[in-house]
Amino acid sequence: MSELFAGLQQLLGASHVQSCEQAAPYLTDKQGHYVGAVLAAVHPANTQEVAAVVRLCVQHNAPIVVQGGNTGLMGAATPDASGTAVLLLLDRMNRVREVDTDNDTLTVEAGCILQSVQDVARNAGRLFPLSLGAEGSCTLGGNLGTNAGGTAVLRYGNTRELTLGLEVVTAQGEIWNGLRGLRKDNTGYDLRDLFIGSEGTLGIITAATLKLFPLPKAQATALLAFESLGQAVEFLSHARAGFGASLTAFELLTADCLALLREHFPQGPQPFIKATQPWFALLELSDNHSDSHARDAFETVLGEAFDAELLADALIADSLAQSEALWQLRENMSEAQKRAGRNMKHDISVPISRVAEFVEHTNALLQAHFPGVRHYTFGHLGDGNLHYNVAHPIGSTVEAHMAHYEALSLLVHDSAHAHGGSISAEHGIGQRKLAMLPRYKSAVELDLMQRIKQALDPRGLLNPGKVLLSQNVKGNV
Ligand code: 2HG
Ligand code: ZN
Repeated sequence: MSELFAGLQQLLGASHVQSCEQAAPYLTDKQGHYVGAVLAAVHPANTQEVAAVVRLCVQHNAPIVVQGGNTGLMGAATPDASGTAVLLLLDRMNRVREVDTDNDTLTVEAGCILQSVQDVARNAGRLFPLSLGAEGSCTLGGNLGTNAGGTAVLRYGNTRELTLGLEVVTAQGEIWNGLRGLRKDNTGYDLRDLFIGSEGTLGIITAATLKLFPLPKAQATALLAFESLGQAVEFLSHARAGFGASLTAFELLTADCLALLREHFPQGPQPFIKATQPWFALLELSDNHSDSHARDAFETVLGEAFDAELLADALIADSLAQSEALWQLRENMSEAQKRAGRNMKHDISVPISRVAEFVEHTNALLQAHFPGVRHYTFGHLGDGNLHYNVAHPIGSTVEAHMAHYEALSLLVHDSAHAHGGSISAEHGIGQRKLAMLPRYKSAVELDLMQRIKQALDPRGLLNPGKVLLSQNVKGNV
């Protein structure tokens, strides 16, 4: 047994330190792309113990990888295969530290499951709006580390916008208590925003003070059909003007996505089965007045859109159960694709005004270079964030298709970049997109990122091999 392993056992108690073999469930990422190894996996009980673990790792020069619910798609929470890292699991740190309804804030520890944070807020008569498919198993720490987006960003923003304060253990094992519930605090550099989205490479987030919102009095959901993506974008503009801040979500699906959902979830709803329209969007409205107020707004805005030919068809949920069933469709999309076999995921964003142009241009480009590939484009149209996923051509194999990953994703990412977009809108960089980043960031930006990393983690022990290459070489686009 190594000295570090014994030291960790002494610090946390033997039952909270696992060997590499015992830690096996944490060592493969959700997609099955990466398999790592560790010296130990540890489950500290509180922030002081996290800080003590970090100090011990520093003494032994051991890398530290923090993992939440292991639901990420970029391999950010999977250690490398060297077996030298200590994996930090915050599952025992799932306490609610404070609910302050007058200040509309909630302070919770990083190991809380997102759904339980939503429940705590609801039980206090408030809404914590972060919402994503993995909410039953992802943790708040993971959401903060990756600045998670999800389906309510349109109305409430990303995790970053929902966070007022943080508690962080630094790379040196100090504790920074920045759990401030302030909406205004202009006292220098914003350290909070540095740690959010840093994927465990700058510090370890152990707790956060989050913003709460009023619980909506009513919700209205509709699945809308469009003749073109351009029409969906035009409708979105109309819906923003008509619904204002009540417009909570606008999620894109295609006819091919609906067909895939029917195939892999045959028990689920089968809307628009005979529709000829190629594009669909799930729209949700949150209303702070009443059901009838929400219905009236719906009727007015959708009616005007029909008259202006901004909308081809609409299926309005007439019960909570129907609304949940429609949402289930959207939330099952990732799983439906998984069941269909591996595909190439591209989590891109472009300005909403350029979404239709991006899709038309990139679809044509891919068909020219990789004839027959199938497009499953869905996601958060209201945020300009598309999951531009590409599956193998009929008659070809998944393996043959995946062999083209680098060449194909280069075309997609170059196209997103050329349309003023990003190669990772919400899933982060992790190890999956690490080598791609230098191609799309300026030398100045990469250098600033490197200097921040160097300043906060000079020994490079926090989540090495993620987000930043140790030597970034600027590519050319
Ligand atoms: C979603 O919006 C997730 O469903 C996953 O971000 C997207 O599987 C994907 O490509
Ligand atoms: Zn998404």
